[in-house]
Amino acid sequence: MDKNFYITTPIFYPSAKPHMGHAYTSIIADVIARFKRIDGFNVHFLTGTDEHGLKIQRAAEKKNMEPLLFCNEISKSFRQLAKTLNLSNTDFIRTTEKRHIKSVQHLWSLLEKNGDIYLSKYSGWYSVSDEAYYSDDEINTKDNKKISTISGSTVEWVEEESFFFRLSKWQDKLLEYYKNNPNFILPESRKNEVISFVKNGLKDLSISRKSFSWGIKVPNNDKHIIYVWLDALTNYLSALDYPSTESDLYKKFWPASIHLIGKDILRFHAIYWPAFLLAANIPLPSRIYGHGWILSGDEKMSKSKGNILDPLEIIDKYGVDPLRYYLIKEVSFGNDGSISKERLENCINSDLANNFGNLCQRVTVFNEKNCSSIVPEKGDFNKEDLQLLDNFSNNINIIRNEIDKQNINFYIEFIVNSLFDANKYFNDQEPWKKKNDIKRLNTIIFTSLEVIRKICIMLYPIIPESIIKSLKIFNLKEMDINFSSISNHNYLKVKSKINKIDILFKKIEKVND
Ligand code: ME8
Repeated sequence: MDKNFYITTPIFYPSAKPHMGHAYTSIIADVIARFKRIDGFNVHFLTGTDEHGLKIQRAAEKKNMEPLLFCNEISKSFRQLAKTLNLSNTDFIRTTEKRHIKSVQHLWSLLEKNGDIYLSKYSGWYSVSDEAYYSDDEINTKDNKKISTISGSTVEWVEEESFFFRLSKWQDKLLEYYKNNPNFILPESRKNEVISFVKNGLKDLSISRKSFSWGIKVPNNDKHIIYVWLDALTNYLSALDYPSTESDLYKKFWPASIHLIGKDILRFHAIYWPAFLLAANIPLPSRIYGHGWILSGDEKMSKSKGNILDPLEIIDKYGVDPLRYYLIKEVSFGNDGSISKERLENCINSDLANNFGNLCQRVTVFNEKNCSSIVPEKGDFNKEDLQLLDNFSNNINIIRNEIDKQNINFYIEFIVNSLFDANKYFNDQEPWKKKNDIKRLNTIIFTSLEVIRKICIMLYPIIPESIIKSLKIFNLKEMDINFSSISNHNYLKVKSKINKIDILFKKIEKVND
């Protein structure tokens, strides 16, 4: 059976340059993509930019630019961020591309043909910042301004002719779907929020706008443009050559394995998107995961609040792998979390430089001095050796299952513990005191090298660039990294060369105030 895995990030608004929140989702998606890839899956990993709608039109107007030229520029900085973060994405989609426009118009026609679209008039509240409609009971007044109680963003009154999608018709089908597919929305708490929202009753959804022009035209009615969320969500299909459902990409990768998103856009992904797909008779994705927010103080970090942290500045100062490691380890996945330079520096000093970097240095330097820089001929493994080595084979299936539930916290905890165990083993075994028992000394070094190799496999999805450097110890390459070899305790060939490597992570000097 083909093992195919399709993971997506949201497509981001290029209304301003990317910030740490965008970097966060992208890094988590990359960690999962790389994990699946070294577990033997064909992975399709999609990210991109969401370029239509009033929000973008107004942002372009502010700069006195044509929307497309404006998007061309900012979309580039998202593409560049993907490179800087070392994402292994296999595609980058822009909603202004032809392949996407064709796909959205096809989906619209299908919904229309199936009787799910009708023409009427919308009057109600709209948030340009969220590109979302809100009902009266979701509106408050603050400083004489109307704001959404859901997102805190300002709303404006809209009254215009609009096409509607019969969302109300799908309410029971959606509830049935959530019930029959209990892991469709994760984490659990978010699923419950969605279910109670749907149970409260769904109103039909306005899916076209007439009062501005920056968007995809409704087929056969060029006075209306398609609601930007119907446009944007369809990107997940457009990237697989939809509407050509016979294409290789579509056949291999649809339905998507996971749409990874922030909790801010859960309603769109967990209610509207599955309803559109049900109405169009297209299979639903397997998982919608809504992670927490990166906060700035107590607030969500966001462009509109102007409280953003630039990932490029952090990467410039500390490097990309430390940022990746930090976000995985220190932000409890699923919950909100904040960025602290102090905790980032602690991660670098204690986890990366000490527990990982130092272990590689100590073992390879010892190997050079005592085993002539080759993998030594070992004796039998004793209980301690096996306990350390078996830990990986005993846990790999558990970790696979946890990753399939996006339990990133379990995965990083396993790694942190393995690093602790490996260092403890080397200290407790005291190979420097075994110079009279070369067989035992060799076995300790062999075990330590083998454990470093296993830890490298485990860490690769999180800090890929550093792991590729570490693998030079064994003359291994990126393509040699796979989970299928993690249970093999005799992977390293006796007498093959062991190399010393440069320092992987420089410790950060802490200046006391
Ligand atoms: O909503 N913490 O785009 P967007 C964590 N174009 N993640 C954050 C974050 C934060 N403070 N801020 C943003 C859109 N994100 C639409 C999506 S998808 C079909 C269309 C991340 O630029 C998180 O993934 O506002 C969030 O859901 C997404 O960026 C919103 O990005």
